[in-house]
Order: sequence, then structure tokens, then C-alpha cells
Amino acid sequence: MLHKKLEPFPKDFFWGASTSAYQVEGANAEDGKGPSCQDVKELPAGTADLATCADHYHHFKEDIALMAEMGFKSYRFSIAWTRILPEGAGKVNQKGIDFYNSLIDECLRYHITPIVTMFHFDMPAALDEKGSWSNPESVQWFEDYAKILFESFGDRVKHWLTINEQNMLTLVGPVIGTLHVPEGTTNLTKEIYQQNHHQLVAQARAMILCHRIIPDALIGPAPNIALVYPASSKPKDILAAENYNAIRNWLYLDMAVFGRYNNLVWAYLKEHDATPAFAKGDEETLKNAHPDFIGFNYYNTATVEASLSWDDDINPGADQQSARGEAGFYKGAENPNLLKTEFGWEIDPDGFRATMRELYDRYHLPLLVTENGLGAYDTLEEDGSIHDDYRIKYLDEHIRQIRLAITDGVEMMGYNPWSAIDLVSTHEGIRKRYGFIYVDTTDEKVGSLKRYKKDSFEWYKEVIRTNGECLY
Ligand code: BGP
Repeated sequence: MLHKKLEPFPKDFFWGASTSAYQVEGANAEDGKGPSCQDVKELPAGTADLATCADHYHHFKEDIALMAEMGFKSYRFSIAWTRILPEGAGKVNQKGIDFYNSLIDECLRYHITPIVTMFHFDMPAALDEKGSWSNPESVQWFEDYAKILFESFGDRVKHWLTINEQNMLTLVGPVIGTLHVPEGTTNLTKEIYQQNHHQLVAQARAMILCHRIIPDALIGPAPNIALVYPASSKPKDILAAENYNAIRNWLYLDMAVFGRYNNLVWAYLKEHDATPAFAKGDEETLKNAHPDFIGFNYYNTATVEASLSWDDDINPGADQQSARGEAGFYKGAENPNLLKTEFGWEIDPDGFRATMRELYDRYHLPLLVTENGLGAYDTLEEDGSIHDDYRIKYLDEHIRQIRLAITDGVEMMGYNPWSAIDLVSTHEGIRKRYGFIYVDTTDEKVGSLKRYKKDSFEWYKEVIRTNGECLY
């Protein structure tokens, strides 16, 4: 749709950026923190370990001052479960509470709204040993942890996100380092979707609890949502796109918002003999929980074609954003209309608008962009500058799509791209940089950890100052 006049960004739009605890904090064995599944996983070859990352744990004041200089209205970060509960359950680590109190207070000092993710890929290792999300008790573990967070920080934190990218935990657990396969598993799909079910119920319980403990807070899920395109106008490709849309996207949000399994997903699970078992009370819990908004991460769309045989040769895909498929359901395809990043992810700003429109049409809840961004090799010049015009271009094109979506009638709360500051990527090290702030460290060796402003820093500052108007 062409528009003659664009609606402005809302006055209270959350311009900010994101990080996650295990990727940015470092200090992963300090001040009583217990290990998470990320700390004990086998690292992908040649990538930095998680002992230091950007050392945000020790540099957070400096980092938040830089975010404030950019004019951030919000900072989306996650809490490390194992800083609060080193064993995942039981004894609380006061130093962990203290750290997040300081981080939150530091944000508020600059009028930056903290948007807190409760769980971002870092299951406590101690709970992994007890079966992780395959254990039905995991629902209670999460609710107990949630209660501590709401009671400790709820007086100041009014924006909560439950589970980051639950769909990626389910679809690409091995890439992210979170797959837990209990001994004796015979049907892996069934096992994974049972774990997924426990997460859905845990999320529902957390949403209910949040509304009870902090009545003036808002809470929502944060899946990775990307509209799935059919590779052609062949009707069978359209059906394949519907299949993958359901499995990749709608399962998570239909449950969070409506409290029901998407029917295509249920049919797919039946086909795999993989429907999850409901515990007593699950159905009611899922029905009674309601998010106030939808947080979502968007990097690019997906494209699929039909898979018409159980023997189809399928490319299993490399990670969160690359083509995947399942024989008999859909088959990942390249989209010839899109360029790719240096790390092979397609770039699709128009797809961002299409995704926002579709999300709003389905759920009619305000949308908060909790991630979006460009991973690239950046070069630190001798004079301390970093010329990341490619990142500016990517962000510029995506922000424009938000404004178009707003003009299309979509209710948008904010934009928190990935990432505020350089950090360690899920599986490709710190060489894959995303931040507005460069951190001097490499995968091979911990560096000075000095912070440098990239060109995108000044650019984003102006975008925020003018509430997006400078782009036009
Ligand atoms: C999302 C995750 C983030 C993040 C980002 C970029 O899937 O929520 O944790 O890392 O993608 O991905 P990557 O680190 O693989 O480049």
C-alpha cells in the first residue's frame, strides 16, 4: 500500500536496543553465579568463551551512560537465572539480586525504561541435570524463579518478557546450545514438543503471576517471528508456507494469546506421534493467561516450497534464520529476490512490514520489536572510528518499515534492535558484531575491552532525537 502521508512514530516510542545476560555480561562464575547450560556447553570452534564477553557485568555503568548519550528510552536485557538462583532453585544469591538492582537503577537514573527478559537461552546447569524442560517440575521451577523476579524488581520493572525465542529453542536447540535429550528418548520430536509444552505452561503461569504481583506491569512473549513466503504461486507451495508459518510462528503466539494449540501444528504433531501430554490444570492455566503485548525478534523472512514425498531430500538448515524443511511438510528454499548479510542471512525490510501487519491482524495486541539487526565484521580504524555504513543502511531500511506499518494501522510500542553493544553471538563468536558500541576484544583473546562509538552510534542518536523524522 502506498501512503501519501506517513503517521509519525508515537511520542512515547521505546527507542532502545537489546542484549542478553549470557552473551554480554561475562563474569560467569563471579559473585556466586552458578553455571548455566551455556557455560557448560561445548563451544563452537574458534569462538570466544563466555567468561568475559563484553564484560558488561563490570562495565554496565559506562555502557548505560553511552546508551543514555544515544538517547535510549528503553534497554532490553535479560536476567541470568543462575545469578539469582545458582542451583536454579532453592537458595537465592543476594549478590545476583544486588547486581540487577544496580543495573535497573542505573537505567532509571537516565530515564531509560528497563525491559527485562526472564529467560534467554540460559537454563541453570543444575536443572539441566534434573531433566531441564523435559521434567514436568520445570513449570514450577520457572514460576518460583518468576516470583523472585517480580517481588524483587517489580516496583521498578514494568515491562517483562517471558521466554526469548521459545520457537528457536524448539526448532534449533543444538545450534543455540540448549537441546536436552534425556536418556532413553525414542521419539525426539515428541520429547522436544513435550519440553515446549512445559515452557508454554511455565510462560502462562508467569504471565498470571506477573499480573497478580505487579498489577501495573505489562508482560509478553518474545518469539522470533518471520513471515514465511511460498517459493512460487503454485497452490501447493502456498500450503507449504502455511505449514511452516504454523510450526515456526503461530504455535507460540496462538498459545500465548488464545491459550490453544494451532490446528495445523496439532495435526503435524499427531503425524509424528508427538502430541504433548497435558498435566492436570494445564488447559485452564493456558486459557487464563493473557499477554499485554507481543514482543518479537525479526531478522528476515523464510521461504519454502512443497515437500510432496516422505523421501524428499531436505536441507536441514544451519541456524535460526536459514532454510529448513521437513519431508512431507515444507522444504526450505532460497529467495532469489533478497540480498544476504556477510553471515548468510537474507535481508528483507519489506518482509518486516509484512510480518508486523500479519502479527497485528492475527492478535490485535501492541507490538514491541525486541530484536532486529545486522551481524557483520567491523573494522576498528587506527583513529578509533568504525565505519559501519552497512549497519546504518540495514537499520534505516527496517525503521522505515515500522513507520509504514504504523501508517497501515499497526500499533507499535518500540524498537530495540540487537544489540546495544557488541557481544558474543549464539554460535559464531564475537567476530559477528551487532552493536552500536564496539568492544575491543576478539574470539582469540580478551582485549582491552575499551568501548568505541561506531558511526551507527551517532546516526541512531539523531534518529532517536528526532523521533525518526531525520530519516526523511
Ligand atoms: C537471536 C537471539 C539472540 C541473538 C540473535 C543474533 O536468535 O535471540 O540471542 O544472538 O539472534 O543471532 P546470532 O547470535 O546467532 O547471530
